[in-house]
Amino acid sequence: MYVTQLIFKRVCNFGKVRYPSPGSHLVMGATLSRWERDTTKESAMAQQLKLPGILAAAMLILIAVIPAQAQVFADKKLSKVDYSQSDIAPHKACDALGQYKAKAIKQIAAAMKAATGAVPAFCDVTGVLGVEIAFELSLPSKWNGRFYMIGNGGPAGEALDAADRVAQRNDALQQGFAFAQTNTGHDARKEPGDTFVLSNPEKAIDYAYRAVHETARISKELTKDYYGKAVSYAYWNSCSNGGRQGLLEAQRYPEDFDGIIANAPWVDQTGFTIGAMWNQKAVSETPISNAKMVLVADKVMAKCDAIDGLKDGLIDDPRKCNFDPVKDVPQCAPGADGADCLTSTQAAAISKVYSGPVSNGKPFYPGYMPGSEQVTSLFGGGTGSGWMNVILPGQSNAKPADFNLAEGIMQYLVHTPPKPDYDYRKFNFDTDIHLLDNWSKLADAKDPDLSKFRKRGGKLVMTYGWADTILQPMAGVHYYEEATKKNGPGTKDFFRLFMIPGMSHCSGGIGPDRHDPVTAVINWVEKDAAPASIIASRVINNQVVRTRPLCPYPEVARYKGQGSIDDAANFRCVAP
Ligand SMILES: [Ca+2]
Repeated sequence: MYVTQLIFKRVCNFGKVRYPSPGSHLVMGATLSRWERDTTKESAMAQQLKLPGILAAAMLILIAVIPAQAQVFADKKLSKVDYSQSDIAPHKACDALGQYKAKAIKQIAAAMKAATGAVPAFCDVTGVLGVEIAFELSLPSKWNGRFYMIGNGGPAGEALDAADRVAQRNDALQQGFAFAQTNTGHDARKEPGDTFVLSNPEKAIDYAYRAVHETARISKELTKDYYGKAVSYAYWNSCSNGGRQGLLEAQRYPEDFDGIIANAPWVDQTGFTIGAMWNQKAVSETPISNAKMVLVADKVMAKCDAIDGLKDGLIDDPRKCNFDPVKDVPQCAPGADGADCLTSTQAAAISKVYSGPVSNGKPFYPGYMPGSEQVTSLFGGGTGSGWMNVILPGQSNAKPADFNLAEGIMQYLVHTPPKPDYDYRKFNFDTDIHLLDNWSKLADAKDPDLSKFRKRGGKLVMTYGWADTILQPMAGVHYYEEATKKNGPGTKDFFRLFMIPGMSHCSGGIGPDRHDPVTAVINWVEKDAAPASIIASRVINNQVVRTRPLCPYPEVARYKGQGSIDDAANFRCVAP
């Protein structure tokens, strides 16, 4: 039990990816960033603990599901609306919310929490909806009239007082937002992974979409009751599974939110699952070391960096990188196997990860992009190729995180009743695709029809790192293209996608990753100012070393030809 608690605590700490607030984009303090500190600490702890493979795998699952923050509210000073102006006082006592009655509410309690540091005093409402949906609504003593909600990672079930979630709550409270969150209907400490369906199948529906809607609906009612005034604007901001939740809100419950930020959304949970099984099948044919992946990363950059017109260590659009691990990486002599070459089996496995799954001779789902194998901070600590621990096992007896997620989905969510002993090696990519159809209807956020969300004035910003190795970034591109076809040429008037060169899952990687999509969406919703670009920063040792504009897809950031290539001012967004 102690070890489990320890791992959970470590994971929660690792997930606390918070960035210092920059006064300007190019000035920051000189201390080690918390990200770097956590990464270093985690690496040392992992070495000390020498966790058995299964526990390391469990740790990776949890790490993979923690949604990271971008850099919310960092651009507040550039905002067209002073959203931190908070002058609305409560209409009634906090305790009174503990008596609030609604059909969905099973339990409810409310208590004032004192101000601490920059975090104002707030009324903390906690309770249970439906079967077991834990929710928390935090209402500041001085309110800015707005509602802000975050989502969940992977199989969800997070403790609502986990450090990374409390940090996000405190950020929102400091700006005067009413803040809400849910665990989506189960507690991962009691029911890890996707096992929650074993105690009640209704929990699958709560996880898929219902808990977020119910929490948003009840929380907005409670907010109105507390202040005697309805929410003026409601915002959603989350990554990964939380991106999926945000897209589903736009598709199925368009009245819930005025502005939605879906970062690295798990658009197609079932397509991902098939892709992860495909990769696992390929990479379990032969071990592929980190050293070999570093070699592949070097060859990718050597071949493709300059294609976008600028040798800057970033690949603007990896679709233009026609990289072949057989032709572009030295092949080992027959019978030989060293760090400086790939065997034919290794090259074939790597090719399969890039190409993605094939069903009946046709590409079924996108793979991962050239450039995603670059050396960066890893999930699980340390540095290495971005494929390690997520696509490739970090140690021989560990399951990579992507496969762990996929296996849980197959065993507990796809199969009804669950088949906890389902072996993915039984999966036939030609004949078994439709096994996932029922779960797809519940959980996938693929419906391109956003007409109701658009009609009510909703605005949607989606972001994706081109170097994401947890979720396939092309899933985001495909969804955007499908939505544009469905909603017409005016789609960009309410929905924009920002692809981020070199960024890993939600944050990190080798490119400028820190940015503030929240302020961009607030400007769009409240002042009709659509984001023409969003400035992103790359920070090393707490110093901003590069800034770049992120451009609305399909535009890319093009160097103007003069000045530093590390200064966003010397780039403009242009058609590709
Ligand atoms: Ca380049």
